[in-house]
Amino acid sequence: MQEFLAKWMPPNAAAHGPSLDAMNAIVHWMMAILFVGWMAYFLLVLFKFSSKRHPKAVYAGTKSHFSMYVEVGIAVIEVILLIGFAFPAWASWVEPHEPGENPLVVRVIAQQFTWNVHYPGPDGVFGSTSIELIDEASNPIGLDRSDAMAVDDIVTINQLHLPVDRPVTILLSSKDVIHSFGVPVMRVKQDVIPGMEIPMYFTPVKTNDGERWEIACAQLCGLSHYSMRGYLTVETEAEFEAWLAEKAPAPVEPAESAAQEAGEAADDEAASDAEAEDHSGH
Ligand SMILES: [Cu+2]
Repeated sequence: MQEFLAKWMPPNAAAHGPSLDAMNAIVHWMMAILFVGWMAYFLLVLFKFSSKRHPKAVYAGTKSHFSMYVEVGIAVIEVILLIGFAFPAWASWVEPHEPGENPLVVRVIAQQFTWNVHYPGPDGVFGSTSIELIDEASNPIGLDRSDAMAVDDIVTINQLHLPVDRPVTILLSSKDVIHSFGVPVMRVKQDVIPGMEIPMYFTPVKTNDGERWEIACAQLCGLSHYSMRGYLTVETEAEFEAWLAEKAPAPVEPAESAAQEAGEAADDEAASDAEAEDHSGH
């Protein structure tokens, strides 16, 4: 079943992907059994209770308790599925990476209709952000560059690069409405709720090698929802570091004006916009 379904599935590039695909196969088997069972029952009832065989309806109805036992049985099975399988699966889904695994933490800030990606830079600490500093053209996440922790932070638009074989924690937030961060190749999808920061955990185990991997918004979020598309690049640690270095903001002397910084940020953005367009031109 799993091989059969794989024909229609996007390639998997996440460590947890195979178990999720296996569960998908189990669910399809269960649905197949239900479908065949119900269809057989439907045909049996059509035949057994046809008006030709029973011209007069029986108003008393059924006297046996069989259907009640079946319903209780189904309820018990559902409780077992919920407590035995669904809760443990959920617990492992929301289980944070161990600090010893050296997870890469990236913020993704959704907005109509782009994905802003925020890397903490070499210091590993996110600089502070503020609503007052948001400038859609030059500073879409309102990063406070005067904060010492923000100086080396890297912000890209619609471009998420990740190193292979390193656990990733994505911190999801939204500037406006509810979006949903969906990356089919990583077998993850998580609603992004305004006012909340929701963590998401996965580990990429394959590089994309030129394949185009999309980050899709999976929640109808407005008129241009269809165009809310980001791109995921999974590369080797060395390639990832090189990309980060290329995206890093140019070091600025403290004396230089904030206006100049803003100008540089706008240049960066224009560059990533051009990159995004380049992708969509396929
Ligand atoms: Cu959206």
